[in-house]
Amino acid sequence: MRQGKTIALVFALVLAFGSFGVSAAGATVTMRIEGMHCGSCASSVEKKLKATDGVEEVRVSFEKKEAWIKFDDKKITLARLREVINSTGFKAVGEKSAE
Ligand SMILES: [Cu+2]
Repeated sequence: MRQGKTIALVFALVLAFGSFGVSAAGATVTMRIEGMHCGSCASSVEKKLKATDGVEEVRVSFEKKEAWIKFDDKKITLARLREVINSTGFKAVGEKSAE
């Protein structure tokens, strides 16, 4: 009887956790970008990303040579984000971190 309750509790926790994971909106990534040489390079990359469907928030740093992007992973992939960056004339050289 007691064991049954414990199993039910664990099951409820798993369900709660599972649905939390599913409803958590958006993923973030930090992309390394080569070729930017001033702040306006960074802002042109930022503008292009902001105008891309599925991208929710963008911060591009010329100093750090990277872009922090919050995106909806159901609408856009990392590969597509890289393509958008490359289409500005700079080069996405990989992800520093992704979650
Ligand atoms: Cu520039």
